[in-house]
Amino acid sequence: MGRFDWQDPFALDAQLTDEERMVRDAARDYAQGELLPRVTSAYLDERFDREIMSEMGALGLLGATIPETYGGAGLGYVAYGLVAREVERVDSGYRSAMSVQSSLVMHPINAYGTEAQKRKYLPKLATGEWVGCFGLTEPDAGSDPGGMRTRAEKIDGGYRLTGTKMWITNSPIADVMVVWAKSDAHGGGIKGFVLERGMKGLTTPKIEGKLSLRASVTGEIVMDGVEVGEDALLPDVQGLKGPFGCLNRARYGIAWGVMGAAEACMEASRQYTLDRAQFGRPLAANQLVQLKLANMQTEIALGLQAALRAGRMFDEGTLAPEAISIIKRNNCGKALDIARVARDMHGGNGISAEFHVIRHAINLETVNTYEGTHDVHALILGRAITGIAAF
Ligand code: TGC
Ligand code: FAD
Repeated sequence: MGRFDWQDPFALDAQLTDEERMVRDAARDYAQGELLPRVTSAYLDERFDREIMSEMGALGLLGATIPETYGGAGLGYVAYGLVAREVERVDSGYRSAMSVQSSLVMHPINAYGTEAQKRKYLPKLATGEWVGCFGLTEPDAGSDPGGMRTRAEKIDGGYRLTGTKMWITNSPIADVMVVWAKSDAHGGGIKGFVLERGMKGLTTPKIEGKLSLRASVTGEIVMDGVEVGEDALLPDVQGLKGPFGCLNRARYGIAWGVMGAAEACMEASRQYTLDRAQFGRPLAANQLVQLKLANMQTEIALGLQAALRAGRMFDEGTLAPEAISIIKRNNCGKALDIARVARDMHGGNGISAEFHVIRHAINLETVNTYEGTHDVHALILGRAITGIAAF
């Protein structure tokens, strides 16, 4: 029989390639060395430090799966997931910045763009010289993006875009915006466009007063008759499968990322309850406390193993979107439960920024909602199981 390692019960480490372990270690060193020391102040001040994008770019953490020809790292999806896990071990908002740039901005340009678009945008997005954002959600279209109102009207030599996108990660600091609109010239079908800061009629007001994901900047994309050339259109996709193709990748990365946040909460709770004594013995000596740790460890071990299996299937080309719904939904829900319990196990200290667990718990409320809410993913699975769409 093998020896039990409480931090790695199913020997995940041994299932990785040397290259994947190297990427994981580089991401962990950066996240623990450079992100962790600044996260509390960023969170309290509701601030995203722009230079994080350049730092991640320098380490090859942006567009990890994009081919090297365009400045990406040319890695597989397991490596991408491992990066998400290490970054979110520090903060979900920092992972958000990484996943939006990689899966929601670089991926659509790489998958649906022209050669000229790829050469123009991808290398600068890979280094973090440019920041990108992804506009799908609108004030009146969240879970039902097919109900979007943003319109692209055909004009001489291009399009005129009108509409508002809401809750857009990084929009206030973005140089490049991938937005989705219903296009008259394409029979009212949904098409993607790449917009650039400075275009007339384009503004990106910041959404103030978030109590979750405060180390990430979120805003609107307001398009008041923004005129773009034909070269702004992403030609190679039409319909909701365009944005959903991006969401598949981001949702997959989130399934890994939230397990990093959950691991941070579990390890903090273990140490805290070993160190703190009440009633004359460590908190960790109580059955109720051990039960909580055992539950946390079980969900993390299962969640990571499922994410790894999904990553291998992604690289083989056999992963179905519904399987991504299983891991996005389950891992987010379980990570949120773990963070809430961790907060409780820290007692009064659990509400202090210094102990990190309440920040993870509040962040995970957002992660459970964006990229398809917990319930919407249940409905996607319900449709797959029964053949009946309940939405
Ligand atoms: P439905 O009829 O199901 O599908 C329409 C078309 O899309 C295709 N499709 C997919 N293609 C690829 N991957 C997927 N996962 C796909 N899901 C659907 C489908 O085959 C069909 O294609 P075609 O060729 O027949 O037209 O569409 P519906 O309108 O009924 O969809 C319902 C539902 C619930 C599945 C969907 O609307 C949904 O997933 N809603 C959730 C919305 C969401 O996730 N929004 C995320 C916004 S971005 C974000 O949150 C970023 S946060 C990032 C961060 O900071 O980290
Ligand atoms: P709604 O769709 O109004 O849902 C409200 C509630 O109703 C939820 O509980 C939902 O599960 C439930 N519900 C909805 N439909 C049904 C149904 N048929 N049956 C049962 N229950 C249902 N979007 C982007 O495009 N780009 C981004 O970069 C981005 N970043 C974000 C960053 C943050 C911090 C946040 C909070 C959101 C971000 N989003 C982004 C938007 C996010 O994807 C949406 O908030 C999410 O898809 C849910 O949409 P909604 O907020 O409109 O909620």
